[in-house]
Amino acid sequence: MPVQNTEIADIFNKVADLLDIEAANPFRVAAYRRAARTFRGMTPNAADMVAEGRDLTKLAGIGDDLAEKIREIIETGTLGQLEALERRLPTGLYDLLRIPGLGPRKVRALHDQLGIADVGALKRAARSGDVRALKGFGRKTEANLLAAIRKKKWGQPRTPWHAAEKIVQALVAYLEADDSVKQVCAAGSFRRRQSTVGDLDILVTCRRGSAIMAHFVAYEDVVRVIARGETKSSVELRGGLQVDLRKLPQIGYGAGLHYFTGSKAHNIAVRKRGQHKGLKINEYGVFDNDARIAGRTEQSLYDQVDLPYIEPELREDRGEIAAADRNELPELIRLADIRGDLHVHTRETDGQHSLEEMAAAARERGYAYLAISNHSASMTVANGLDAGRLAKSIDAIDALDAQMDDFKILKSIEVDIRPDGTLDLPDEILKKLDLTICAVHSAFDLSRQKQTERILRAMDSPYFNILAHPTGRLLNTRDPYAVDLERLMEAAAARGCFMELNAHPDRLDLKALHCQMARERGVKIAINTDAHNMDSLDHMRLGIGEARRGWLEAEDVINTRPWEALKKMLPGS
Ligand code: DGT
Ligand code: CA
Ligand code: CA
Repeated sequence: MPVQNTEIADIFNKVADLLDIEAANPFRVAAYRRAARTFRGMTPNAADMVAEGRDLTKLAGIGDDLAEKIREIIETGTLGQLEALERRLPTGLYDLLRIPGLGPRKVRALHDQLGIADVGALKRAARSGDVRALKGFGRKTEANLLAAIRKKKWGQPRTPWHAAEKIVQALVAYLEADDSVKQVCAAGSFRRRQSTVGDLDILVTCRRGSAIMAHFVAYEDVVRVIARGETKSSVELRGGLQVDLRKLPQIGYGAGLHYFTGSKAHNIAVRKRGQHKGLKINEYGVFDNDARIAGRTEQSLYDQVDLPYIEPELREDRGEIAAADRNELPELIRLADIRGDLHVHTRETDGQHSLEEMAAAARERGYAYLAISNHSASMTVANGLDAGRLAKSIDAIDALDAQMDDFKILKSIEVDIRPDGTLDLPDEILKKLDLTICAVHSAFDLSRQKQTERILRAMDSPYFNILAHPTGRLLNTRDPYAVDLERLMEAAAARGCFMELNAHPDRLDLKALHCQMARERGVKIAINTDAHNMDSLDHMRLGIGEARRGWLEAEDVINTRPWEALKKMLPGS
């Protein structure tokens, strides 16, 4: 497989981290981080773009220098600059940077003054009281660091689903190319659509005497064979992801698929239900006194415990078995239910494509409408719109909309919620919009109470419609800010506001558990891509995966409705 965009993003993030610790020019550091973000959110492979001779400097934040580095990564798989930095600085510092409360300056102090180069060393130093003696640390910081280290497992970060999907697609195609293979399926957390996966669990059925394990370990991206057997092998792929391959007999395929799909908690609950009926359920089948009575399909297994089929996304032992028992499983939302995207950016601010291009791309996906939600003025780094520029943008949208009779372009804004809870644009301009998306982009470190009050105050505005990426989390890079989500949901329900499920691969915010919470409290969700280019409109399916894990039905999601119906749900119409 060619070098993936996420690998490029990881390399740039590492360069930024180490430059940061070395106290390099902050603009230079920011440029690497911006480039990393671009690649993380981008669908076409940079490697393919280079192969096709396309100009990388057209991408957001990529100049000549970075374009050259990208070519180096694509050709060699690494970056000389990063290797030089890693020779100067120990790589354990990456982990230190991820500890809440440790910025580059503090990491540098720990390294230079105490020789601390990894989490273990920091833990020892903090325990023996050496850390508090450093300038700028103190007793309280030392205690907080110890608590943070205890709370979190350190090691290989989990792989975002989006990145795992590319690996799965390539590997499944490779396995299917083997003549002896009949079926291939990726089970485990990947099949359950968890937002990140720890490892991949691939299942195959084959004709007799197949050489599938030999074929598997010969895959070009395998860097290490961890175990190799007749029915199970494990390998490590380039980038560190582990893959377990299991060969299942056809007769027990459904039982094996069910077992290795998990979750473990769901399996245990189903097995218990079997036990009550005197049945034994395991990865080989369903048995009544050693006689196999089911297991060829998953359905046959559920039949034996008197349950309807339960979708993989629901298998977390979070109430799905009781709901199935009552025949009250949700009818999960599908991609085809979505009629429009309410949060996309254009070149007007920090997007890559024009209004016309984004509208055409949305139309191509079968949508009936698209809301243009560019940033507001206080997002200076994103070239946010002030009232004057927004007014011009409104005119441009109206003009284009007038030319399209079977498609609606909606006037919206991703307006900043200022730290004091006011919105970043005056009411006179907000009232000219079809809807608003309101977002926190600053002061992430307010106390839980202040952060909650800030957003509640913003919701008091009659022009507040949708709370964008409600917790601010970024997978593997930024923890959610502290906020009382239950209070926000209560307020949203009372005021007729909605919450976003932001489908950007690094966000997936609201996460599934919070979607379930919103559904229970009667708060409707908008699933939006936050696309900054045409291709990223396809991230909608990632949002659908998270929404399905969160039990959402089409009815729970506002942008499954035709615009006329959605419009009636917005206050003031
Ligand atoms: P991950 O890899 O951490 O993202 O999560 P999973 O769910 O893919 O977990 P993994 O790879 O350890 O195992 C795959 C599935 O195998 C898991 O979802 C359920 C099943 N499984 C593994 N160990 C056990 C077990 O001890 N008991 C039962 N009932 N099932 C297990
Ligand atoms: Ca797994
Ligand atoms: Ca596994």
